[in-house]
Amino acid sequence: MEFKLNIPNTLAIGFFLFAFLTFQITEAKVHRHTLKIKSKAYTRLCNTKEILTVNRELPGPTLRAYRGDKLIVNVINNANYNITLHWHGARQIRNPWSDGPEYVTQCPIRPGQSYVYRIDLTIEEGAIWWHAHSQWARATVHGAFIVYPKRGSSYPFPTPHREFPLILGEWWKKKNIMDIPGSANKTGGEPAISDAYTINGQPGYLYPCSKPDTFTVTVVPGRRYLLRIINAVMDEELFFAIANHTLTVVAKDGLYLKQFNTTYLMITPGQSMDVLLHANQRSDRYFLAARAYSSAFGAGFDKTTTTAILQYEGVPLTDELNRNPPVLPPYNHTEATTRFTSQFRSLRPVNIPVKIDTRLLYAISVNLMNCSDDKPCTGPYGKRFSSSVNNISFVNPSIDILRAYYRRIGGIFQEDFPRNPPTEFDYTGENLPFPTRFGTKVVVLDFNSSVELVLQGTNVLASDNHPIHLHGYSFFVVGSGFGNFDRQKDPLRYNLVDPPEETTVGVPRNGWTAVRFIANNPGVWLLHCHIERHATWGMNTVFIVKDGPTKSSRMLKPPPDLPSC
Ligand SMILES: *[C@@H]1O[C@H](CO)[C@@H](O)[C@H](O)[C@H]1NC(C)=O
Ligand SMILES: *[C@@H]1O[C@H](CO)[C@@H](O)[C@H](O)[C@H]1NC(C)=O
Ligand SMILES: *[C@@H]1O[C@H](CO)[C@@H](O)[C@H](O)[C@H]1NC(C)=O
Ligand SMILES: *[C@@H]1O[C@H](CO)[C@@H](O)[C@H](O)[C@H]1NC(C)=O
Ligand SMILES: *[C@@H]1O[C@H](CO)[C@@H](O)[C@H](O)[C@H]1NC(C)=O
Ligand SMILES: *[C@@H]1O[C@H](CO)[C@@H](O)[C@H](O)[C@H]1NC(C)=O
Ligand SMILES: *[C@@H]1O[C@H](CO)[C@@H](O)[C@H](O)[C@H]1NC(C)=O
Ligand SMILES: *[C@@H]1O[C@H](CO)[C@@H](O)[C@H](O)[C@H]1NC(C)=O
Ligand SMILES: [Cu+2]
Repeated sequence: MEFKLNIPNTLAIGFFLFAFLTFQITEAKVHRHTLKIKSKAYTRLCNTKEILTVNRELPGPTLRAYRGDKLIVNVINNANYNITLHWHGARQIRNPWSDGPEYVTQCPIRPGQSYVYRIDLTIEEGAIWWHAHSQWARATVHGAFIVYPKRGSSYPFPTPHREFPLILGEWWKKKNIMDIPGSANKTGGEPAISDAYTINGQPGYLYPCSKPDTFTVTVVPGRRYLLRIINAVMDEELFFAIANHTLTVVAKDGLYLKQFNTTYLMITPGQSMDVLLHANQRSDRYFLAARAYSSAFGAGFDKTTTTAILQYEGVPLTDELNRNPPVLPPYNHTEATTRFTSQFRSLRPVNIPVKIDTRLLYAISVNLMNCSDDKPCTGPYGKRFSSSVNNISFVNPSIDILRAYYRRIGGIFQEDFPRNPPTEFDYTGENLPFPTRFGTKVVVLDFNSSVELVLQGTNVLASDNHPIHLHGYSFFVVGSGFGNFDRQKDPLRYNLVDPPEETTVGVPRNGWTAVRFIANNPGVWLLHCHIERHATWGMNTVFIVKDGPTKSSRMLKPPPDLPSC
């Protein structure tokens, strides 16, 4: 909002104004929301079926707040499935009770029950998002979460004319999404591949029965727009572009980047990006489009393209859209991915941990387990899929780890998660697939320890780009490369000046990524692959960060309405 003041320059009014503005700037607002989970029938791709929705919307409602605000969200489960919600990109300082992953920080909210989540925003600014963190519910239970600059301050770029959330989603024409992981577990094979991707819930022009509902962004020639792009897809990283337009990336995961121009994005599940669009092309209608970046050799994936329309105001709404979608890199173009992600740099000076006291190396793989001889599975070689971090495939415990830790209930998890791969091997070489061990194991970190975590991709079954998300923190991505991480040489090439701060990082196919963070947020925090099939197979692990020495560095108490198992 713009306003002009024209007042006599008296001391009294000046003081009044000063006090008023100071009050405006420092006041953190509390926003209250109610989110109701319910089944609803939706028609897409010429077929009607029931899906889980939030407040009967797909995508769910957009939450909006200013930096530093608080949100109190009452989640009412009127569906027939267990539900939890996660506030993806919000740090939840000292408050893991509101973080959401089922059996990690809470028991699920059962049908007919409710739970109040509390989110205290701190350094988050830009687009983050929220989604279900129970079974496969997040396919349709998700929405944007936009954090504006603190009241009285502005964006680090000229204020855009308008903003649009663009939520990239995934659609299965006939399958009940909630049945997918169970069916896959029965056969041991791949979970069902989707039939479409969507932009704000709509597949778009290139799919049957979808033209009239295609999502449209209307722009005024010459104006600038802020796109809040969120990848809520379950199983694929995506390339995204707008025909004939250059995009300016300004933030990722709710943290500002140094601006850069690009003709396409590569956005992984879990990531959010703030992107400026200048409507500076000939007045016309253009396609926005997204399709897969799928680097795993031999893995099946949805090869379709979702589109939306960028409509310049005043251009007639014609139906025949005899234009081509924007040029997107080929599906397997790892080079295009690297070219894009290597441009991420923090905008503001950053305080990167330099003295490291805790070094961790986590190898991430997709694995194969034996099935019985008389009943082979439908995965490769008659085996069943599994996946792991340091050769441990995560198993959900019977009650949440947070409660077990807080109340000292034994037998729920073990503290011996390996800090290095139990067997060293040529991670990115030719490897025969091997099995893993199942377990609920954690690494316990001392409060304030300075952690370097190297995520090492492997070529065990098929190497792939894995988007790894850490709850409760953001981390600095100090280095990344192909091949095996070299403890001597690679750190010499780290960026310790302006590395990007992120919450979900794509670990390159057949490569590694090094991240650093200070373990100053006590709690129980999940680290996992945001490709849902990999997480379902076990590519998850947990950090427990101990309390600090002072009252303000200890975990909060559990809320009275915490669901029980
Ligand atoms: C998957 O199937 C196995 C049997 O092959 C069973 O032990 C396990 O509990 C199942 N997991 C889930 C999450 O249903
Ligand atoms: C968009 O770009 C294509 C390819 O460069 C070009 O042929 C076309 O004329 C452009 N469209 C408009 C409306 O400028
Ligand atoms: C991006 O492109 C615009 C228009 O060509 C230019 O004005 C701007 O300086 C570029 N920004 C960067 C960060 O390169
Ligand atoms: C990508 O796929 C094409 C077509 O299948 C293949 O020719 C090419 O070698 C692949 N490129 C990479 C980098 O894997
Ligand atoms: C898995 O099956 C293979 C081939 O049948 C067999 O050689 C191997 O011993 C089995 N491994 C385990 C752990 O049972
Ligand atoms: C992983 O664990 C399984 C099961 O214990 C074992 O057979 C396999 O050799 C291990 N692989 C590595 C690389 O540690
Ligand atoms: C954590 O470390 C920081 C930086 O070294 C220090 O300023 C702070 O006092 C420490 N906090 C506690 C509670 O020890
Ligand atoms: C829902 O959660 C409760 C509590 O953990 C559990 O006992 C029950 O099996 C879950 N139901 C389903 C369908 O997963
Ligand atoms: Cu993965």
